[in-house]
Amino acid sequence: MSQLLARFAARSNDPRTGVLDDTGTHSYASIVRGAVAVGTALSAGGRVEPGDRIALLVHPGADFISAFFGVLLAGGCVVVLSPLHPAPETRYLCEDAGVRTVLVSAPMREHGAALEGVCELRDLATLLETPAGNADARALADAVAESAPALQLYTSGTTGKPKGAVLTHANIGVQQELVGQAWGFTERDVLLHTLPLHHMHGLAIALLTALGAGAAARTRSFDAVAVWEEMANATVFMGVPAMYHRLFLAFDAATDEERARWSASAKQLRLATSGSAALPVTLAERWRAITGTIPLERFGMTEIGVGISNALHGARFAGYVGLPLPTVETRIAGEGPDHAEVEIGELWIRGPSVFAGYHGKTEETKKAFAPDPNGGAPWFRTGDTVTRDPSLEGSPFKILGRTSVDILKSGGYKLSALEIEEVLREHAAVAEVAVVGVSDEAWGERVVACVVLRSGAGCETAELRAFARERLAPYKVPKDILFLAELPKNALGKVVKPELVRQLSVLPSPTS
Ligand code: MCA
Ligand code: AMP
Repeated sequence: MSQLLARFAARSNDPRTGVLDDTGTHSYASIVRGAVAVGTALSAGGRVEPGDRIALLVHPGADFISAFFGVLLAGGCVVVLSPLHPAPETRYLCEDAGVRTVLVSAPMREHGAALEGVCELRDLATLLETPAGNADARALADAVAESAPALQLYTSGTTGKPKGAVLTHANIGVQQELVGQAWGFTERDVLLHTLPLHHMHGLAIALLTALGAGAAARTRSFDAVAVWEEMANATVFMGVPAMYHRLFLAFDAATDEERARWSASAKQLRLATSGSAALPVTLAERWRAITGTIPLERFGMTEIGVGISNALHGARFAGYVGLPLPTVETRIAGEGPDHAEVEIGELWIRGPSVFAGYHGKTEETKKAFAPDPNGGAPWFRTGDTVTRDPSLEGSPFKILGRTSVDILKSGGYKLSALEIEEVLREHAAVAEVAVVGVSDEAWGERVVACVVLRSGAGCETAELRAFARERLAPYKVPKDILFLAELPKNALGKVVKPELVRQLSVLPSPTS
């Protein structure tokens, strides 16, 4: 039986607060009731086959959680859509996943129009009101296997379009336990939740961990001043480095009275974590100056959840991500044919939280795993270059960067340079394009497109950005577009991106 669902169903009669969202306070009992109604409505007439992909286009909050668990109770697998995605991206996700049904909440109705004629759109409010008769969350949970797919999350890779990483109930249930225990979550916690829900960090690492422990989650969109103000009512905050950057900008602009109040609120937090991208030591130290301790930094991936984490208690080191969580095995693999263990190399991971594979992509899934040189279970290849520092207590891991120059991280979102290049190349004026990430204080990496125009063609930055914006989520749209006479290439005619990055890094940094 799915432990993820069993934990949720166990709260069927729990009157305590599960979620505080912009509509009010919602008890666990009411959230479970909503999920049972959604599950019952979806299953009516045997319409859900086990593992059917059902998408959510739902605003964050209690209804989202009822919809999420409702799909799972019906035996389906959740695909999360975001209003940040323009129509072509939304359609791609649904087509790739084979989604036939999309649950839409009222604030998202307009965005759902992109899917008319592609999928059946069902109004979430109506489903939440479905009479559930004698249906019981525990009985529905009993019928769902640990090995069943629960969640398909899209992540960018080196092959262009995003891939759907399939996570089973067991993968997520194990994550809930590992992270919940490592970070000491209890029913007394209140998580201040401002992360997007279409990615692993916001959905599983933050929200499902909190709910798995019976904690309450305050869900709201990210706004630096509001986060400072709301910290007073929370015990835990989880963010990406770009959020910490913005928090400090707001702090610097605040009055003395606000700073004193905000510092006190931040200090009383039991835990503040950072992940999804490297937390610059300067940001970690600013948090220490305000609260007395650095944020707890950890390493995660869509495919594995949190794998490596600094400790809740004891030494934390700025610039390091700590040690593997229990059950997570690691190997630092060399490049040679035997992939011998080395001091600096690619991080390989295995354990029960590692995902099942990329949906419909057997070749990509095969490439993502490596056989164990000692004949054991295969390893997931993270694509991150890492090392350990034996001079520090426990020899914590340090993430040195990606093995591929085509994978970028901007504000915690993983982006594929190739996906962005493919879109820009469709523009009639573009002859050649290379997308690179340039180190940036606000975003970690700033997406820059270097474009060679077709001879005689004219095109402005604004036009090309607008073209990209119609086809890509706004956070994938290059911040800068540089028009060059040619791109640096090697003898085989391949663009030498590191050389391009070197050239761009010496240019003055734009301000936005
Ligand atoms: C927004 N913009 C961005 C980004 N976010 N550009 C580049 N990178 C971004 N991340 C664009 C907007 O479209 C807009 O463009 C301009 O920047 C200003 O937007 P603004 O409204 O100020 O931004 P925001 O909506 O407040 O977003 C900032 C944010 C957001 C809150 C930091 O980026 C965010 O939620 N990041 C979290 C991503 C995340 O959850 N990653 C987890 C992946 P324009 O001016 O052109 O309109 S999972 C993962 O990594 C693993 C599992 C792990 O370890 O956690
Ligand atoms: P995603 O595919 O969006 O789940 O992003 C996963 C990637 O985020 C990892 O492979 C790392 O490159 C990066 N990442 C996550 N946490 C950290 C961290 N604490 N420090 C550096 N990189 C990180």
